[in-house]
Amino acid sequence: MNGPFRDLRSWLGYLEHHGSLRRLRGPLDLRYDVPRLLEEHDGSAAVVFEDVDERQSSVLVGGTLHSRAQVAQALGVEAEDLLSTYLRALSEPVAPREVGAAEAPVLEVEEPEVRLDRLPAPWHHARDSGRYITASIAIVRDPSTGTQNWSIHRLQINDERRAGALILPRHLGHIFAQYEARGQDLPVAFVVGLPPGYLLASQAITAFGIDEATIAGALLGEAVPMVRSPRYDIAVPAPAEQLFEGRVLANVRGPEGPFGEFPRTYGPRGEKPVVEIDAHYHRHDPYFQTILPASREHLLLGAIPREAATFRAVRHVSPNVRDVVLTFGGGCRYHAVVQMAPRIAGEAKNVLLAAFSGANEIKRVVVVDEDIDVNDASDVEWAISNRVQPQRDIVIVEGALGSQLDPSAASDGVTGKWGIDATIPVGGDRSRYERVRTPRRP
Ligand SMILES: Cc1cc2nc3c(=O)[nH]c(=O)nc-3n(C[C@H](O)[C@H](O)[C@H](O)COP(=O)(O)O)c2cc1C
Ligand SMILES: [Mn+2]
Repeated sequence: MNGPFRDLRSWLGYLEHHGSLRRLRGPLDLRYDVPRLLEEHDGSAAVVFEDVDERQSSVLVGGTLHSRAQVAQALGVEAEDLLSTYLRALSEPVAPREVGAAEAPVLEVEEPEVRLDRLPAPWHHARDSGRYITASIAIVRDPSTGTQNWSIHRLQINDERRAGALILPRHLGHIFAQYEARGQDLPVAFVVGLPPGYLLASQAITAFGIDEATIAGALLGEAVPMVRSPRYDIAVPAPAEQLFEGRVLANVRGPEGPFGEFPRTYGPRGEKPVVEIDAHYHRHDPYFQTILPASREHLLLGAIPREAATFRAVRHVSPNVRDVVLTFGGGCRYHAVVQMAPRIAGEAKNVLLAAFSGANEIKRVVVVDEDIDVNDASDVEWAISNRVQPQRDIVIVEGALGSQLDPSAASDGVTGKWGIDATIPVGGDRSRYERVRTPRRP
């Protein structure tokens, strides 16, 4: 059984076969049991909650990936090829193919009424404002080009049919603004229950107008099957577990948040857009997927596309870059480590500066030599401790745009940024920096 995995079920089957999935039976509280269990298994196993809540027909699942190695397995590639696989998907997209309703598992069952309040959506963190849908991909069509856009947005369940959404100013926000300016609701399809390849594609950092379905196709090695949604005619992934069709309401705002977010801090309560759901379809015996915010799953989904974008940016400056990692300690957003083999004086500093253009949230960049393990925080610290002279190697920039969720930044996200060049100076006496090794027999 090898990847790429083209639906959630086959991916869960793979995880179970490899001892990376735990099944829990019996009722469990969506607020006081489920999130804690997801947290306890974060980094070791996916958790399937067989019958978490008797009002619900869906089987809840969370924690479906927790390492870069697993992401690679989900795509059917070697772990060391993950970055290059993602880069290739960006440069060689694969258009989706359309299938009929009869070939679309997601349309197997239509619910007679929409009941968001009956979904097994957890109350993820203590100060959250309520139960949230966290793993749904919102798919919308741009009216000017007809191209579709995918992105994940947290949804606060307000009642049977309405949810509050956080729509940061990216592609969905841009499309919604066009509808709202005309006083029209924006039709949207939310799909829930997909394997890592689809989720990763939804997180791609691309120019406006790129259909993330084409990146999913490239990551999975074949055109992804898409079916037209019955009510709003939006193409949606046919193998998804669940589909919710609805509208982002024009000129309506309602309270949303606070909500525990990726940096392990809360995003504040505010007046946010409201979504109304009109129809609900699903597979037979559907899974309902949740992503515990700030879990490895959440962080990795953001990390890999940002690592690819940052790698591209630094490659413009130097051909000698080997690897880019966004660390777990920095929420896979704020702290980047770049590995390179500098050949000319100053090259590492230019790479350091270029890395900030990979993603706005990057706040600190450390550049290390090839002998440093970028996935080992202790090894990176070793490089800093042995190879850095602060006055020479630290760069500080004031007043740049970072993350609004960084509590140390201004409320609009304006922050200082810093870089550390932890490479051995080009032309320096390298023997002074040599790492000790125990003797080996010749
Ligand atoms: C689990 C998860 C939850 C997310 N929640 C939100 C959210 O609530 N609001 C938001 O604007 N972006 C959220 N994101 C990030 C966007 O989905 C991501 O930046 C996406 O690439 C944006 O797509 P776009 O470039 O087409 O605008 C989330 C990402 C993940 C992985
Ligand atoms: Mn997009």
